[in-house]
Amino acid sequence: MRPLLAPLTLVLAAASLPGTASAAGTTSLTIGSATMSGSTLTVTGASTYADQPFVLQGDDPVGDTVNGLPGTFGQDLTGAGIASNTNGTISFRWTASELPPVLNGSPQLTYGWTFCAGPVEEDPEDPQACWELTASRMNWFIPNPEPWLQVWSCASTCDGSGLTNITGPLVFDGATKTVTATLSRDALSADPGDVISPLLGFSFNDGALWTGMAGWYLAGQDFINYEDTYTVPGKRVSLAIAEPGQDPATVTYGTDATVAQSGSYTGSLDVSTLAPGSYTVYSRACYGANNCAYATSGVTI
Ligand SMILES: [Ca+2]
Ligand SMILES: [Ca+2]
Repeated sequence: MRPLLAPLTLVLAAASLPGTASAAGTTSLTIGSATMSGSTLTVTGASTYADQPFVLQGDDPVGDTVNGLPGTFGQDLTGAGIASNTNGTISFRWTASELPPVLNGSPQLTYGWTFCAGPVEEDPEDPQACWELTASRMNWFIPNPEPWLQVWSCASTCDGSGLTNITGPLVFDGATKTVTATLSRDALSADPGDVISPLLGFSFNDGALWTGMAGWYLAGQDFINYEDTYTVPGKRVSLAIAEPGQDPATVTYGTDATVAQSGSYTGSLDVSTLAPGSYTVYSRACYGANNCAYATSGVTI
């Protein structure tokens, strides 16, 4: 992490960016057809996907700031979460016991987050990409209550990094006491199926109070204890055939369908081992594990 000041140009660029992505409907699913041919059952249908709800990456106690001060300036983190959006963006959210007041520059409280994104299995062809986010709505040098977000490219330990031109909307929500940065998933090289491994979440404070002097920096006002990695979801439909009347949420889905950009899907189930009789086709659409819909259809083998 670094005691970084947002350059004026970046501040202005961030201020002119569009707002956050709006939620995209609900995740839903239909089965259009289930057709036998030989020992193959071909299932088609349609699916739509909602933006994923935030997935908690870690929580943090209230009142544990490094210097023991109350979280008046927004430095007392309480948690962090990630959510993927169907428009191809990914949102990173800090929560704090209080948000920083907007005092036109002082103290500058900045939120940071370092993480790496890459395949589950290390792949020399597709190496991990590591990043550091810094987010604030204050600035030392000019009165500026507008939020600004910087994305730094870094090595696997994030102990040296360079500023990129990647940025996106940053929203401070006083009602929920959240700070949410939304970025292009592609820009972060976070592909569906990749895992985001958090390194550190932190708040830091550049100059506890404005004195007109550059230079005093209190490192790490608070840190988040991460508990989980995050898997970047894709639009996914999975199929199963089983006895009728089962809970669709607990059926074992062993076959993935092919999902088109439009949400229409088609998939094939091998039914060669099933005795003739009445069965149910179970279909599940998910955009993230906590964001699924189910459909069923009776079928006779
Ligand atoms: Ca805390
Ligand atoms: Ca902490």
